[in-house]
Amino acid sequence: MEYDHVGETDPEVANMLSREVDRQRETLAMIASENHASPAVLEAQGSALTNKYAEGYPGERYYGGCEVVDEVEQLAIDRAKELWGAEYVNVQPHSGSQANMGVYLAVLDPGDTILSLDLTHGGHLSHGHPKNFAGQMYDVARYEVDPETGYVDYDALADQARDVEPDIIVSGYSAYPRQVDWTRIQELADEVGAYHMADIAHITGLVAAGEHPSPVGIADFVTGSTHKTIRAGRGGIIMSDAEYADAIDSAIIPGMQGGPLMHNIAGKAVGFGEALQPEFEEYATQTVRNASVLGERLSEHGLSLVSGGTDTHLVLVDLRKSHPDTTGKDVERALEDVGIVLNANTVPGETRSPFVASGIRAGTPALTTRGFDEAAMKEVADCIARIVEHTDDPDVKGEVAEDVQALCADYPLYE
Ligand code: DSN
Repeated sequence: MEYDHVGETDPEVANMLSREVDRQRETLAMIASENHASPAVLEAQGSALTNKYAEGYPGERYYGGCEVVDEVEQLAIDRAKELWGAEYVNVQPHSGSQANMGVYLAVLDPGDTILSLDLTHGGHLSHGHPKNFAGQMYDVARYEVDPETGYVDYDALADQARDVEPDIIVSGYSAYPRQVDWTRIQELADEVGAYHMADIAHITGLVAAGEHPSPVGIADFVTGSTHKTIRAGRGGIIMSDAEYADAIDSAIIPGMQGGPLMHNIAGKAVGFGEALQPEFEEYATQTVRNASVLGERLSEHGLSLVSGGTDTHLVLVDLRKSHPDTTGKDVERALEDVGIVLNANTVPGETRSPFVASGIRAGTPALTTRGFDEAAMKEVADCIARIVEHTDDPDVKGEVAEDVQALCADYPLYE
C-alpha cells in the first residue's frame, strides 16, 4: 500500500501508516472482532466523502449538495436490506455502541431497566457496564451464563426477567461462542412487556451468510457493527421493522449524532456489495469451520474451552483448569511476542481483574480473509498451545515466531 500524498506532506504519519500495514501483514490477527477490509472498502473510506456534511436522511437533508451522498447512503441501505432482509435500516451509527445507544434513546427513558449479559460472561460495555453511558443512564440487571455449561441459561433468564420486569432485554454478545436462541428471548420479552435488542456486532457476517440464525424479523431491534465478520469497514447499523423507523431516525439525528460519516457509509455500501457476492457465503462458512478446528485442536492440546467448543467465529479458552498460574494477560503478551495478536478475556466466574483475566479469546475472521483453511488453523492452534505451555521460554518462542512468519508468507495480505 502506498501513501504517496501523506508521504510528501507528512512523512512522520506516512511512516506510521506503512508500519501498521506491515504489522498487519507480519502478524496473525486473531482478535475476534477484527478483520481485514478489502482495498475497495479502504479506498471508499478514504474518499472525499469525508468532506461532506449531510445531517438528515436521503432526500431530507439540512444541507445542500447532498445529491451524491444521498445515492451512496440509499445504496448502503438497500444493500443492507437485501443482505439481512430487514424492513428498516439505519446506516448512520458511527459504531456498534452508537447503534445500541440509538435504540436505547428511541425506546427507553432514563432510569428504565436493561437486562443484559454480564460483561465478564461475554456481554459488552454498551449493554450497561457501570462506567458506560448505558450503565449511568439506565438501571441495569445482569444475567449470566450457566457456570457449568457456559451456555446462556434461558430458564434462569426467564425467572430473572419475570422478577426484574425490564424495559429491554439485550441479547447478542462479544465473547460468546454459541448460537443464540433469538425466538426464545423475544417470546420472553413479549411475556414481560420488554423490548428485545439483539446485538449481532460480532456475527453480522455470519448472519448475512446464513451461518448463524438471524434475529431479523424476530427481535424488535437488531444492532451491529460493520467492520467485524461483515468486513465493510468501521461503523454501526440498526435494523428493525418499519414501525420503529421514525423513532430510530430521530434518536440518531438529532438525538445523538450530527453529520453522518459519509466516507464510512460509502465503505459500508462497498462492503455490503462484496457480502452480496456468492464468495462471501464461502468465506463465512470457512470462518466458522476454522473456529471449530481451532477449538478442537486446542482441546486436543489439553486446553479447556468455555462451553466445550464453538458454533461461531470465536473460541474462549479458560486457562484456570489447565494452567491455573498463567493469566490471560501472560498468554496475550507471550503470543504477541511471537506474532499472534489476540486478547486476554474474562471467563464466566472470573476472579481476576479484567486487565489480567483468566482466559483468552481467539477469532478466525481475519485469518480466514487471508485464506487460512483447516490445515493452517491446526498449525496456528499448535503455535498457541506451545506458547501457553512455554510463555517465558525464549527458544520455544523463537521457533514459534518462525512458524508464524512462514504462515504470514504463505497467506499474504494487501499484496
Ligand atoms: N471491542 C469489540 C470486541 O472486541 O468485542 C466490541 O466492541
